[in-house]
Amino acid sequence: MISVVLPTYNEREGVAELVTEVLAVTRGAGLDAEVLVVDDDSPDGTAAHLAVVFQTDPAVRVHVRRGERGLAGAIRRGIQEARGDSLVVMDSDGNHDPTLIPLMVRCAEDFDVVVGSRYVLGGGMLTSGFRYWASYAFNILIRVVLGLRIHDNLSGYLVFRRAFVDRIEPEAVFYGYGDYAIRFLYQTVRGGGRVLEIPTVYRFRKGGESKTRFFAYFWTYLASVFRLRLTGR
Ligand SMILES: Nc1nc2c(ncn2[C@@H]2O[C@H](COP(=O)(O)OP(=O)(O)OP(=O)(O)O)[C@@H](O)[C@H]2O)c(=O)[nH]1
Ligand SMILES: [Mg+2]
Repeated sequence: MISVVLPTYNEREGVAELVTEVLAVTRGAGLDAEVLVVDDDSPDGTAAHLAVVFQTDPAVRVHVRRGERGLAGAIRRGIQEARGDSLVVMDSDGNHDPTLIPLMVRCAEDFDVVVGSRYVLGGGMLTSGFRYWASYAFNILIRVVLGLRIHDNLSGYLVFRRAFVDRIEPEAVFYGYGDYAIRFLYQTVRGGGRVLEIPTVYRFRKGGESKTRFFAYFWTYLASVFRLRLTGR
């Protein structure tokens, strides 16, 4: 079974459409899949909306965290609650294209972590030229500072096996925002894990608003990279 973990915060507008797409793609590929939404008690009613739309489908589970906020913490909770032996982590707003899931899951049989990557041939980003080049430049910095040869450490579209993630110390990785992915990939490579990048093109979000405050997060991400370099975690 595979578990698709979708962290949500105020994604009511587009998330039901994405969940429907994920179910269609995985069922079409003959995969037994559950969708596990981890919502941080979104004020827009994301969780209640999903509970109504998918009330007759046991493959969709909605987990609400109360009094807690944060992308990486939500993903950590999703991994804990997931029942599958393969795990897919992706954005819940439609940026990540779910049609890649069957291929990524297949590749995760031979690799420890499979990354949906914007920066390998065939990958890209429809949404923002600025964000595309800013993330590209930040990935070069990661390469220089940490010696990681992965082209997209910031995509957050990741597939791995339960048995693999259980070897990683969660409190050393799953905190903060998208910088958790840098720590996850760094620990993977440092532990001898094998990473495969598969090209993906970011699509437009299906509705709602961006939670990424780019300039604020830039400093957090930068601090995370140097902390990893200096302390290894
Ligand atoms: N549970 C939870 N999910 C979050 C939180 N912050 C962001 N997310 C989710 O993380 C994903 C990425 O956030 P986005 O706002 O889409 O960030 P982004 O993709 O950089 O920005 P856009 O390009 O505008 O989509 C989305 O699925 C959000 O719903 C949070 O505090 N808690
Ligand atoms: Mg997004």
